[in-house]
Amino acid sequence: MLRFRVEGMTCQGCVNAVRQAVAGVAPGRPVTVTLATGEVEVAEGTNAAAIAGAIEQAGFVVAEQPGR
Ligand SMILES: [Cu+2]
Repeated sequence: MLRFRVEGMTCQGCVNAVRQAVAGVAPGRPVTVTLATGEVEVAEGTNAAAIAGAIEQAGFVVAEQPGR
C-alpha cells in the first residue's frame, strides 16, 4: 500500500472529496481513507506524486507521502 497523511479533513464530505480526487488519477484502485488519523492508503502500482497532487488540488494538505 502507498500511505499518505492528509491534513484538513474534518468530515465525511472531506473523506468523499479525497476519495474522488484519488479516483481521478487512479481509477478503479482501492482507496482507504481514515478520517480520524488523516491516513489515506492506495494500492501499489499507482503514481504517488499524481495522487498527492490531486489531493492538494482538492484543497487538502499532504503532510506525508511515499518517496518524500
Ligand atoms: Cu469536510
